Amino acid sequence: MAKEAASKVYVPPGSHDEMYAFMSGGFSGQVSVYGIPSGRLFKVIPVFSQNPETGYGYSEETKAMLNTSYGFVPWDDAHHPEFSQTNGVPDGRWLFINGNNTPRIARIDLHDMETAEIMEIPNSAGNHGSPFTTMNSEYVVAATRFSVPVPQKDVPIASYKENFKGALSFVKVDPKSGHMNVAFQIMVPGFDYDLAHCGKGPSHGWAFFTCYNSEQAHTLLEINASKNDKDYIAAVNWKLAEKYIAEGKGKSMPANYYHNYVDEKTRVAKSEKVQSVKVLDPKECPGLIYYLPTPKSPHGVDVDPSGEYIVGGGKLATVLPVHSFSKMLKAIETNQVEGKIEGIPVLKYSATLAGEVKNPGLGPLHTEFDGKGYAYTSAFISSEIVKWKIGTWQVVDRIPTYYAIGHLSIPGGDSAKPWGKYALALNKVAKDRFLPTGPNQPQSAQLFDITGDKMKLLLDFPTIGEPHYAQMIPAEILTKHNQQIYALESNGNPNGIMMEDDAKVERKGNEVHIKMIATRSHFTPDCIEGIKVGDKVYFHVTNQEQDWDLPHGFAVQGMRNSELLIMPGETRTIVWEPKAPGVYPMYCTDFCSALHQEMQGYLRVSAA
Ligand code: CUK
Ligand code: CUA
Repeated sequence: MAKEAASKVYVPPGSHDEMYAFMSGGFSGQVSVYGIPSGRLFKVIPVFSQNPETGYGYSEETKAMLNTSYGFVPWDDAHHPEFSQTNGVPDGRWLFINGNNTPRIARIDLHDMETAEIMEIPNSAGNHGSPFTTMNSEYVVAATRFSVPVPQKDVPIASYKENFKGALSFVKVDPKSGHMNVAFQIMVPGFDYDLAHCGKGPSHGWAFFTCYNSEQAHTLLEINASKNDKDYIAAVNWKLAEKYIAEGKGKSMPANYYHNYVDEKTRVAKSEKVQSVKVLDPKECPGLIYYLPTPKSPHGVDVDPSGEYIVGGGKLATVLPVHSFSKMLKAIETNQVEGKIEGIPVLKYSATLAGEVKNPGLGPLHTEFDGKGYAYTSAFISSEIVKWKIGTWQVVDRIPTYYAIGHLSIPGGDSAKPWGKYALALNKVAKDRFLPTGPNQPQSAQLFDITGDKMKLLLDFPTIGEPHYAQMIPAEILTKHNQQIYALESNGNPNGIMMEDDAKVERKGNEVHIKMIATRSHFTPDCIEGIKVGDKVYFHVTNQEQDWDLPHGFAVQGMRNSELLIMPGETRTIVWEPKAPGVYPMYCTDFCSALHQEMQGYLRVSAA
């Protein structure tokens, strides 16, 4: 058994993995990149975090990425990576990831695997139900886990029912540039909107959001938000929403949020303030949104590859309800309604139900698909993956996970065309699976083979952050457009220089700007005098190399922010404020050639 498993995950030295896995970094605010099936870590992509390894969030070119309406926020809680899609298939262009705490959605460019854009989401709190994409990434959607007063105001918490609202956000993605903008929001009753998935095929044009706490409790939710037999899946007709917006039904509401992005020409991050958002009120937009009753505090909502079935993961439920999209349309047509909540029709459970999966494990959360007619559901409390057949709703296999699985992931498993083959369990608890590392054990992933009738455990491997969710994609989709260098001749950084002859030191008042070249194996200039205590020294370092995998590092003794790691053809800037006279060494931190140790210099600082 172990030998067979080993042969399936063994990637011989010098060989490449079959797939990439992008994992959310949870409360590290990052995304990590692994090889599958080996479980080898390739890269950590800082997103909602500062990274002293590369200077992300410290360098002048990247700081603006972390601006928000709350100020500079270099931390977040990232849960759900999601690939951009073309015709419902992950296309390898971008990866979106949510920030929960200071509601944001980031876009990572998969050519260079760097964060390219961060959009703040207004009127939101607990941006958990995001960023799930429509079939052609027309939109990424977002939902508010915590309802809050909209607009924010000082009200008693006990006035929750009157004053608190949820918002479902539709963030438009430009098909060429990937740039996001918050196209519109739908204001909904103050429940807790947890997760989402968009329709595909026949249900393309719809998006589905789970909500719990339909009790609208604001204290002791573990008891008070678990009373109702059923909560809801909210089904939103976003194509109709577009029509309502075109007809002018969207009210422009004042708002204050940031849109940060890397300018394509200069590769310098910019911040823009956005001051309004279009809002739709379901009361004025018939047909826009319906509630599908779903037992009991549903967590995940997942749409099968055909787009017909919508699976709710009721974390406190004993069955897994599967809604039918075509039955839902019929129920709407024939008015199978059991009531209305703030203008939103509640459809009858029996009218939309396709089937219930019996015995889906305790605490079912999330479902993914293999494209061969099977679904795989993670069950948190019973700590297992449960495989069941679409259409018969029969459980056909189950396998334990170690321990307490949250999400699971199958390559393309939430898309229209899953690649299948593997399932990855993202476990909440590692306990005894690895060597002990003090009170805090590593995060834990487990890889399963799902090619046969029976699932097989292949590999345990530790991960960084808390990987809430991951997405996997065949390697060649990304390797064919991997960016190896930035072309020096198209370096548009205003402080970039092409040649050593252009290197210079300029003083503007108490600012000193040093335009510097880094190349194997020296800096130009490398001995700099004339700096004074109280100066603000800007090092604008251009890496002149045009070879793949040849960054140079840059650090000055006692510098209080971080180093720079400058990619070939790139310019990065860091600020140093020397506090005392003296002579300070600077050096390249990345071992770049046989003469790397010679890649150094001195900075002389004199009294003011
Ligand atoms: S997740 Cu965020 S609480 Cu089930 Cu998508 Cu782990
Ligand atoms: Cu450049 Cu070491």
